[in-house]
Amino acid sequence: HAADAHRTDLMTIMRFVLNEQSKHPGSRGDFTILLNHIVLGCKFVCSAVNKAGLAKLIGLAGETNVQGEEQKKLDVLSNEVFIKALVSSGRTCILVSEEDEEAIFVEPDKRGKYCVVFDPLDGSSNIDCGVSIGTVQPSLQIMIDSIFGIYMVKHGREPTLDDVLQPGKNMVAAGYCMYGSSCMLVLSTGSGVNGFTLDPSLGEFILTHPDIKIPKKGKIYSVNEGNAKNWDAPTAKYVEKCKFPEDGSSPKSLRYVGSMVADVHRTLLYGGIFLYPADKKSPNGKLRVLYEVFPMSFLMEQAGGQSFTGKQKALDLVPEKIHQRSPIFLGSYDDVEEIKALYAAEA
Ligand code: P6P
Repeated sequence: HAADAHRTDLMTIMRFVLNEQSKHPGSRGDFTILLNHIVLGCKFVCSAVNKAGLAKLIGLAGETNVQGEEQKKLDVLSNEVFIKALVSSGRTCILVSEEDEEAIFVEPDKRGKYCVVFDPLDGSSNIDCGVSIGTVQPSLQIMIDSIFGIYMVKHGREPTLDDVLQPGKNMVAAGYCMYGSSCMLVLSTGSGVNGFTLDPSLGEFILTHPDIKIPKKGKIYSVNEGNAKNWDAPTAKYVEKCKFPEDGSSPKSLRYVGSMVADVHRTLLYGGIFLYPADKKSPNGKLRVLYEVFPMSFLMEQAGGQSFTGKQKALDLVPEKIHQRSPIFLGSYDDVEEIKALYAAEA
């Protein structure tokens, strides 16, 4: 019966979130409604990626397809889908998207108490290369994903940019969704990290990776070695130690997909460290604080890992601009400790 129970006791993401909500008596369910709309956005993008195949959707924005419909690039489409889903939830007041230069202030009659920062399709710059007509190459499938973080508004009055320029430690939830042959959503609402896989026959995200914990130490480092000549001394020294350990232990393996979610997801499950350091070309690194660094750092801490900017805990950073960048070193607790020691020695 236990096996049957497992098969029939489907823990969907909405059941899971409702269980979480029941731990907060008096909660009005606004957060649950918001998450439900984010999940809807993820399902739509997953379907667009799988049904239409990237090649057809990847055409330049402005082209028309055989039906003469205006061709939308997948990232433009994903952005529109998420914005519509978030606004229609009636639970958001400010949206910051990687695709939009300015923050979006929701009109007053549709406003709620949450601010959502998101990259509707991270890694989309990797798609243009090598898309085979009509199908999505497996390697590509793990390279496109959505990332989101959720804040509560700070002030009851008219929302301002200050409501999104909060340190990452104020986030109430964060997650990402990876698109491909299987669609997986990894989420934390502040009490651990859980992974849900979309069952297309049900149209539901089912709990497949409960209570994800990152190994305390890992055997993999993940960085773009092509930037090595521009690294600062602590990063260069750390990567050198990964390749030529001084204590005679075996070298770490290098794994780098070039899509943050794919590299962070592997780090979360297998352990190790992901780094996108500052370098002479980009003194603040490349990754964006609000909708890449903070959500991934939130998840890492919730899974027992940690995240460091080279100067401070990533979640303590107070952003001044909505598209601000930051260096990032995140992953297994012990691995990040090692690079923190090297930066401390340099300071
Ligand atoms: P590089 C993808 O374009 C992205 O924004 C992240 O997903 C990824 O971690 C990073 O850039 C890769 O950058 O410079 O190594 O190609």
